[in-house]
Amino acid sequence: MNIKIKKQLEKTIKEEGACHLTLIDPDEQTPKESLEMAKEAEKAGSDGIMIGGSGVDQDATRKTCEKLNKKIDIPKIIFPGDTSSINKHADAIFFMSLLNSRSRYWLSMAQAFGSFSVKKAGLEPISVGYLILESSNKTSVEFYGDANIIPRDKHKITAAFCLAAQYMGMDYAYLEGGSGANEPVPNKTIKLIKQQTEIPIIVGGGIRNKETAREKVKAGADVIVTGTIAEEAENTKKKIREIVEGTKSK
Ligand code: 1GP
Repeated sequence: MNIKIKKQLEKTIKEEGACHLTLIDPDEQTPKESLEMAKEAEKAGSDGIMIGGSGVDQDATRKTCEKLNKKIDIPKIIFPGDTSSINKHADAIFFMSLLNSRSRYWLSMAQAFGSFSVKKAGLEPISVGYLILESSNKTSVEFYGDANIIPRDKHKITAAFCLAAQYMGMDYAYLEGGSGANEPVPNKTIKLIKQQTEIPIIVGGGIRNKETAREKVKAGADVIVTGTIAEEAENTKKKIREIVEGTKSK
C-alpha cells in the first residue's frame, strides 16, 4: 500500500514541529475559485490541501479535485463528507471513522461502502479516528455525523477515544471543533492526549489567528487545519501565511 503522503506529513512534523493543512469546502466557491485559493495556500507555505466537508454537494468535491489536480504540487487529500466524495483526482483520503457517532453508518458502514472505490481510485488511505467536541454553536458536522458530542470539560473522555484510536492502529486522531466553531478545541484536552497517546493529533475548527494556532501546537497538536479564515480573508495568502507562521514557530 502506498504511504507516500503519510510519510511526507510525518517528515514535516518531525522537521518543522507541526504541519498546516488548508481545508477547501467545495460548497463555498466554484472549482475555479477553489483553485485560486489553493494556489495562495501553497504560496503561503501550507503543507497540503484538504478538499471536502460535511453537507457538501459531493459532485462539487470531484469537480474541485479535478480542477486542482496537476496544478497544485502540495498533497491533495480528500476530506470525505460521504462515500460519494471519493474520486481519483487527489493523492490521498482521510479514511475516517467518526468514533463518537451514534450511527453505525459513520462508524464502519460508510467505510465498507467506500473501501473498494478508494482502492480503484488509487488513493492513499490515511486512517483517522475522528472525534467531534462540543462548541457553543451547533456545527454541521455534529448534525450530519449524529455525534454524541464530547463536553468541552471532559478531557479524559477525548483522551480515552484517542488512545483507543491508537490501539486500533489508526494513523491519526482528529479533534474536530466543527468548521466555524466559536471556540476551538481546548488546550487542556490536547495536552492530556499528548501525555497519554503516541499517534499524531490533528486539530481543527474555529482556529482564526496565529496565536491560537501556536497555542494548539504548544499544547501538542501535530497538524493544524484551517478552512473558514481562507474563505473570509481579504488577502488569503497573507492570512494563511500568518497561521502557518503560528503553526511552525518554535
Ligand atoms: C473543519 O476543522 C476544519 O473540519 C476547519 O474548521 O473552517 O473553522 O477553520 P474552520
